Amino acid sequence: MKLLVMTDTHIRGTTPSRRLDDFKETLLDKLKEVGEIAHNEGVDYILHGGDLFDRPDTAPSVVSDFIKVLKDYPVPIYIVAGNHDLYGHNPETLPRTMLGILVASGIVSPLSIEPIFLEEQGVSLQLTGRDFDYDIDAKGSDAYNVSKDESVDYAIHLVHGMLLDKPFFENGYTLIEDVKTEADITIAGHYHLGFGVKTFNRKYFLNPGALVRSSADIKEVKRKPKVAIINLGEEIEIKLMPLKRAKAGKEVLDREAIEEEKYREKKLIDFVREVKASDDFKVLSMQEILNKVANNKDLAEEVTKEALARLAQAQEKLGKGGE
Ligand SMILES: [Mn+2]
Repeated sequence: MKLLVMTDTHIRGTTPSRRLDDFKETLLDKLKEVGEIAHNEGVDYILHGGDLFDRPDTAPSVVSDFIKVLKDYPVPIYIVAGNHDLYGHNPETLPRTMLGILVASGIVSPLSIEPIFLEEQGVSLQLTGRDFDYDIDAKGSDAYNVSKDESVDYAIHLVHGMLLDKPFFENGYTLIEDVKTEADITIAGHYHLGFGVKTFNRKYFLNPGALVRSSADIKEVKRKPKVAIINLGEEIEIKLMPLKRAKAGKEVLDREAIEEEKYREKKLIDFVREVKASDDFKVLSMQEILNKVANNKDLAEEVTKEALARLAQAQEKLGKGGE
């Protein structure tokens, strides 16, 4: 039995500010390539890890254009809802969303904790899924825990949650090593950079990364969008396949704008840190502090100006709020 995995397609009609191309056309082309890969590899099913749409109320004309591509896929598509597919991150809103319409019309089939049992070429598979919700990565969450039916060869669990191979932020994620599951393969979307294929306690964990690159983070610029092909035979084989028609990151993402923004942000953060670290400044006014730090640190004039402008804005707001 063969499956193709893709995730986080973020279908939208407009182009994100950091993209240099026509995002919609590029994505339509990528999804056509995914269909061709599914055909050429002879897969039996396609799994989508959620965030099919960038927003729950994507324009009908845009949805129509993508339906035309998806309904030409040679095999069924199973999916879980991502946070972007839902209103207020709430799975109960699904029927009112564009993903809900695709589910109702049979273009895609939803997965839940109630297993679906599939069989192809003498291999049986239990398929479960979990939509995004606020508690998915909370401490003690059972979102990634699945029991495997004794009768099946393999179990796959698909989750739109922040599953990571190593700690990244302070909280709000689940580590692979903390997942207690009987599923042979746990597939996650949501974390756009992906972690590829990992194994832990003889279980597989997979996140091929988002099919789209909507931020101009340097890691995104370097990343090539991929799908994964899972082959379930005597053993499990998983390979990652970069999309041939995905362009080089620097062709579609505007690095220059983000570099400038990062530089400004970093300078401002340094600035605030300096202020906080300096006990001498306690009795001075904010303007004086800024000027002193600026002089001491030999900061560019534009950074000082920006800080002063923001300070003025903040004071204006505070002034109004106080009345
Ligand atoms: Mn996403």
